[in-house]
Amino acid sequence: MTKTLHHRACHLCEAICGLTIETQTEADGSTRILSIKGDAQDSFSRGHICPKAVALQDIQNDPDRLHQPMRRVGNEWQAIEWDEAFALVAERLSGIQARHGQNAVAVYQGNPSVHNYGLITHSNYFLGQLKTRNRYSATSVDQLPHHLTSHLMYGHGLLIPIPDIDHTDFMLILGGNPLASNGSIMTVPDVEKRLKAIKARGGRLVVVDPRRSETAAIADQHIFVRPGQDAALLFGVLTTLFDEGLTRTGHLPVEGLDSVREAVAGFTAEAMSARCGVPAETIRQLARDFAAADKAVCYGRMGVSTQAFGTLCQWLVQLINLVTGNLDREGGVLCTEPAVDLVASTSGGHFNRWQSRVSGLPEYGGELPVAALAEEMLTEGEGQVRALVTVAGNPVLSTPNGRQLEQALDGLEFMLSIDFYINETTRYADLILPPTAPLEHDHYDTTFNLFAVRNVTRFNEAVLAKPRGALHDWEIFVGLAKAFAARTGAELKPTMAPDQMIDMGLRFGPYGDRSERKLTLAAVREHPHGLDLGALKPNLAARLKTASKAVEAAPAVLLADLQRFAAQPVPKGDELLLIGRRHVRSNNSWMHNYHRLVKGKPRHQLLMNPADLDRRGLADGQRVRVRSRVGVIEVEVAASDEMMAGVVSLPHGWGHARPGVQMAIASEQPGASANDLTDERQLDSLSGNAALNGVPVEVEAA
Ligand SMILES: Nc1nc2c(c(=O)[nH]1)N[C@H]1C(S)=C(S)[C@@H](COP(=O)(O)OP(=O)(O)OC[C@H]3O[C@@H](n4cnc5c(=O)[nH]c(N)nc54)[C@H](O)[C@@H]3O)O[C@H]1N2
Ligand SMILES: Nc1nc2c(c(=O)[nH]1)N[C@H]1C(S)=C(S)[C@@H](COP(=O)(O)OP(=O)(O)OC[C@H]3O[C@@H](n4cnc5c(=O)[nH]c(N)nc54)[C@H](O)[C@@H]3O)O[C@H]1N2
Ligand code: SF4
Ligand SMILES: [Mo]
Repeated sequence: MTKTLHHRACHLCEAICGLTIETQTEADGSTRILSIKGDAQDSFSRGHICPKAVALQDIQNDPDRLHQPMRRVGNEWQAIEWDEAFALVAERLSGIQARHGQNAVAVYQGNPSVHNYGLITHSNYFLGQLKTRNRYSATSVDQLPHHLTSHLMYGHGLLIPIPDIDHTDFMLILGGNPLASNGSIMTVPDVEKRLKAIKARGGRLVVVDPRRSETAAIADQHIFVRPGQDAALLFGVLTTLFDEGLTRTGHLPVEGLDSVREAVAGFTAEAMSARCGVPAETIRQLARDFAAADKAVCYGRMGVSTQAFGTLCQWLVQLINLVTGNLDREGGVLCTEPAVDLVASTSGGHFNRWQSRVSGLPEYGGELPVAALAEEMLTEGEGQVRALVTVAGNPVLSTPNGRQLEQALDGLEFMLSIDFYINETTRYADLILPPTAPLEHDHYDTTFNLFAVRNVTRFNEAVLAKPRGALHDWEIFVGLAKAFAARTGAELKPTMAPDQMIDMGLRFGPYGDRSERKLTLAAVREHPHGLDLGALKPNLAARLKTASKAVEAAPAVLLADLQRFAAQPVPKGDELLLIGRRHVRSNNSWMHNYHRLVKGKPRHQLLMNPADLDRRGLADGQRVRVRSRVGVIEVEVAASDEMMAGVVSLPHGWGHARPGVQMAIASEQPGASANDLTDERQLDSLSGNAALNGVPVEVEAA
């Protein structure tokens, strides 16, 4: 019997907290987890941890987790061998493509695809061979407007300026609730302490949100905004900065600022107030306070990207930082210089080179908006989607109008899911291929080091051995790629293991062979608590990838979108609008099967302002029916003065009471799915991102 201490980061969310995990190996060779704690020696996370990391052991031990390929035979699932499974996929997908064309096979990649490096390095080894234009991912129900804005303004979709939270004097947060999410496109372990530190050094925190969120509750100022109308508020702030001479010149080369100034001139705080429900004087004062701060950050996240003007919002966020001199400035927003630098090593991406077949939605970076996935399956004609591969995703619970997607999945000729659960989506699959669990594989974070508030790097060793007969995600893709190439006669280039690719990435990176540090994988491995590479520094001028080598302040497609914004009717204000929320004990749709996280009072009620309840003769705790254009759900309502009047809030990722879902604990507390209400036609039509927030609903007694 031996006890071992392991140090690695948790990669369940974007905060990448350092963990100390104690295991015990028995005489029979089996190993179990004794404890999971925050790693106080991690210089980045400084011991911070949240309840999800402790649940890593529950994922490991979950009796519902799959360990072998599962093939559907009628309504039964049968375990089969890996080689048989790979051959089956190759036969079915190649056959469908031969009969109906390459685009007849669609792919959906979910959120853990960027939290597990084997999926980043190897999914395209197989998926690339499919050569389909029907590629989809969770990006278009999330951060697509961030990528598109950076692509247009800075020349690369991953060149996203990050709040310098540790050095700022003023932080304005719109549509983000880092106290629940632990930060997003801002990798910042222990965010609460860092936000409170802004206040402690005499700075200010302002939160704009239709709900007084956990983050709003610790802010100096909270501004209620009508859902989906942040662009109006941000226009009001920007025009105030221009009108009142509150701008400051920065050091960056900039093109097009005069065009911006001219184009937005009419969108004054006074003109915008009725749209966003914020008094003009509050908007103007916000602009003045922001400009008066020596160093300030404007940051907008989920709540402002997944709405009808999500890309305009992200553009305005960039512009406000730019014109106040806070772009690429310490204490403002800064770009990282990560050890594996995907900005330097990849091209800037492309937008709208092709469109979806049915609705003509634009591609971004080779992917189409997922709101179009169901209609591409349901609409007959040449190019109709007849098969689907899902990878680490649960689009039935995560994408708009989930019920319509279910109907579409039911009609597919073949569906493959790479996942370790039989859940709301994978229950439609013909074959499920389960990878190893999080602690059974190693990991290097190429995504969240890119978005971190400091330059950091670490290699995460596997804590538990790979069980006999199990495969890592990347090995599954290698197996699929080989079988598919063998079947179609395609040539397959050799590949290498993910850690070897990271070694190359490190050597070619800014701290690699050509630098003094000479960072290699072996060198990073010597720092199990992570390696700090220093604070973020101004670097954007050198990193810009625009053709002009300047910041493009006025991209044509954004200026054109102003007309769509201006043409929108002023909201009547008598509608009830649905928004989403997150909770620290939950992780999108897939961590509800662990007693440790779901115990206690339910956290999936509909929150509603007491005045809105009264008006409908409803009472706190009652069951209500919530209806939208696309569907209806039943859920318990909770009176909450956190909610702005006219707004209700429901977390997504629930709705586990569906036949065939094999997740015992989740099924006991199923909740209802917010995406049975969200509308696949409600989009930020510029980017195609789903407008999951601001969905008109009606609520009545059930
Ligand atoms: N209404 C509403 N809808 C939303 C949102 C919202 O705020 N409101 N948020 C949106 C956002 S931001 C996102 S990112 C999406 C998320 O949407 P998805 O990515 O579609 O869903 P997840 O719930 O993250 O599902 C992850 C799946 O991956 C599996 N999984 C976990 N780890 C691994 C792994 O290592 N390998 C493999 N192969 N599988 C794994 C899990 O079992 C689960 O089935 O939801 C979006 N949907
Ligand atoms: N615990 C936990 N952590 C997570 C996740 C999780 O599911 N659980 N998911 C991870 C993922 S995939 C992501 S993308 C990140 C997201 O991280 P965040 O962007 O911080 O997401 P949320 O916590 O959903 O916060 C969104 C906020 O926007 C508000 N909001 C809704 N509509 C509007 C609007 O129209 N205008 C404004 N101004 N605000 C609005 C909501 O009330 C909410 O407070 O979190 C990640 N971290
Ligand atoms: S905040 Fe929680 S889930 Fe996110 S990385 Fe840290 S411990 Fe993991
Ligand atoms: Mo996300």
